Amino acid sequence: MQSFGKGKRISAGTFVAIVVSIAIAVLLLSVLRWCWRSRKKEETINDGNDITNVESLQFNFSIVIAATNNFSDDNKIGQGGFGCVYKGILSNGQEIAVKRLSRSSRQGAEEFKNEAVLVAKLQHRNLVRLLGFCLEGEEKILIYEFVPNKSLDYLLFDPDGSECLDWPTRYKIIVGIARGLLYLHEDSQLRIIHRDLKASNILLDGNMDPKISDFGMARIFCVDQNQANTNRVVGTFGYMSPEYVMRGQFSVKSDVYSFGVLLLEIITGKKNNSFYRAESAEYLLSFAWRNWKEGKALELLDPILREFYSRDEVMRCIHIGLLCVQDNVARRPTMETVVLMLSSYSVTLEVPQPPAFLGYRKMEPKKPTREIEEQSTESDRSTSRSLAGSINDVTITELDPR
Ligand SMILES: *[C@@H]1O[C@H](CO)[C@@H](O)[C@H](O)[C@H]1NC(C)=O
Ligand SMILES: *[C@@H]1O[C@H](CO)[C@@H](O)[C@H](O)[C@H]1NC(C)=O
Ligand SMILES: *[C@@H]1O[C@H](CO)[C@@H](O)[C@H](O)[C@H]1NC(C)=O
Ligand SMILES: CC(=O)N[C@H]1CO[C@H](CO)[C@@H](O)[C@@H]1O
Repeated sequence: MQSFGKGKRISAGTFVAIVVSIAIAVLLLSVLRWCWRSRKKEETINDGNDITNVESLQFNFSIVIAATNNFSDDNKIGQGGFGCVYKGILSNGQEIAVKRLSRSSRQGAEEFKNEAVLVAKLQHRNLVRLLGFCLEGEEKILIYEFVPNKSLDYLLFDPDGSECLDWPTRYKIIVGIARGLLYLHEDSQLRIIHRDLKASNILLDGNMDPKISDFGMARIFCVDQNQANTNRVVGTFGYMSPEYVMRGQFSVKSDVYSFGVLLLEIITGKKNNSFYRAESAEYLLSFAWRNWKEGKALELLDPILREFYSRDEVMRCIHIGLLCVQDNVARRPTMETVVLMLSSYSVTLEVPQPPAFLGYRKMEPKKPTREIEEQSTESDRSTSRSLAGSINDVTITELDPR
């Protein structure tokens, strides 16, 4: 009797244990599967429902006029070299950002459409999404998703703004930019070199997730090749790699350089794009390099962060930043390697070589600083064509036909 009862109790216990472990196993499996799926989804967003036809992307001009209050100054949210940007609200309540390209673009309507359709296909959570375009007479307009928070420079270089950029947020922003750039370089069907990556081209959404803007502009905003200044460099001083500034050569590695500068800016909270003007021009990179060499890398960190940061993450980011701004183009990592280095601590990092600031000021830029800061956009057609083609580490396109 007693032993029977005991046996029954044991088997009941075993039974419960089995049921519980099966339940746990099933739960674990479904969680794993869900993770795998959402990851997969993230990698191949919208591959299934291809929205490539021109009609679905073309907005009626009257809709754009209505959304932006006829491009009223009140709706204006930015002004770049490519034209003004307006905030708009569609009749269904959706917020949009409307970029009205300046008229100096002589690109034909068909070509503009084709390029816009191609760029609209680039979809990644860390890229500002192009929703469509509008053509009306001379007007060429691009319509983007509206990203609620301001651009990164606004927060980073403003004492009040940088308060809301704690270390986890900054780290998330760094990783997000790296992923977005990797997608442009490697994962999208078009291989795009951004050419003007900088803090003001990083927009932040409501979750403070970064979204890269202004990519693909070399394709969309094509200027007549017969215009005088086809050798002007597109980009912003301070972020442009030396080989790009001096010789007009660009490759994915010039984007990597800009990423390195941006990364160091995010860590230090210091802007420095005054490479040619100020006496202290080489400030950011030499400051970073000097402190790194002296084993005081943590001094780079924005003092506003005080003690609230992960030492390992900060050190690794600084290390990666220095690898990206190395003078030797071949030694700079690809974005694929950068993303890998950020996500896995088992990847050992090389010792960085000096960055590209040395001897920088001895040479003259080929055009006055101001022109380039205004994001001059002239580039020739064949150049932007070759962007789409065989870009890899070694392909370097000569911009300067002189
Ligand atoms: C654009 O809107 C106007 C006015 O509402 C309309 O007459 C025209 O047919 C529309 N064009 C297209 C292409 O939908
Ligand atoms: C929009 O503004 C332009 C000039 O600023 C004007 O010519 C045009 O009539 C306006 N359109 C509408 C629909 O108000
Ligand atoms: C940015 O987003 C955060 C989080 O949603 C929010 O608290 C903050 O007010 C936003 N900042 C701006 C400038 O919109
Ligand atoms: C815009 C900006 O922050 N520029 C800085 C560049 O570096 C010098 C060096 O000390 C700083 O004084 C500037 O403020």
